[in-house]
Amino acid sequence: MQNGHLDQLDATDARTVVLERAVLATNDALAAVNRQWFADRRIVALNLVSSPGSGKTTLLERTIRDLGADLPMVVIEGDQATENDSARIRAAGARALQVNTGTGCHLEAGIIGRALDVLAPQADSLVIIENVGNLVCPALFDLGERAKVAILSVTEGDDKPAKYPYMFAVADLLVINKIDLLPYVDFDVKRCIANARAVRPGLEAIAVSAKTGENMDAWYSWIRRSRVG
Ligand SMILES: Nc1nc2c(ncn2[C@@H]2O[C@H](COP(=O)(O)OP(=O)(O)OP(=O)(O)O)[C@@H](O)[C@H]2O)c(=O)[nH]1
Ligand SMILES: [Mg+2]
Repeated sequence: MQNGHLDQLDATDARTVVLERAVLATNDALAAVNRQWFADRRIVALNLVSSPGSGKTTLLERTIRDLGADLPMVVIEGDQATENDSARIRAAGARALQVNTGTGCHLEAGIIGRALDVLAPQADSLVIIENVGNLVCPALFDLGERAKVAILSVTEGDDKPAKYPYMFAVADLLVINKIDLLPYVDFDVKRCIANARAVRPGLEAIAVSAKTGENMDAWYSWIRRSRVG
């Protein structure tokens, strides 16, 4: 079945569509509760989305080490399994809560609400949500965040914004990571940004290496601006 051909649905497909709409409506209502909760405390929440291994946790580890002393932040880690990432975040110096989604492929707003009850972030702080590594499903689920940050590493190919357009269409920032590897891969940064802007006109883009620290200041400036906006 092609997208948009709802008239070709059989009864089972139609029930699936109705159920999906109900799930998303429930999620949107809980996301609105989270958004108000953040606003009441002047907390900025960022939702980091990407395919597995783009370097989300590495980016956060360096961010915590570089900014953590001035900017209080807590991290909600979403993974299907293991406590690996929350352990890395704590070792970098921030409080973290690990959420294991099991067979689930994304975080939902209700889960974030319960994680906030546990973490109790302070007013005027930053809450960073590292979503489950997946370029598809997390695009559909609003968590109540101020911004979605899509991270794409140069080993993944500069065509990914064209092939997975829904994620980049809802992103507020594109971070291209692992630029230290550019000499070894066929990845055109300008073409990648053009592909992303074809689905999200005007999308802001920053190219960094979370490993070497190259251009991380641009990411830090964006974080500071997001707290004012
Ligand atoms: N060369 C290079 N490697 C990087 C960079 N950032 C991350 N890596 C490596 O990429 C691998 C994956 O990094 P992670 O930070 O675990 O990626 P992730 O997006 O958090 O992964 P998931 O949580 O599993 O989706 C690790 O081996 C990192 O050391 C970078 O800027 N340059
Ligand atoms: Mg990670």
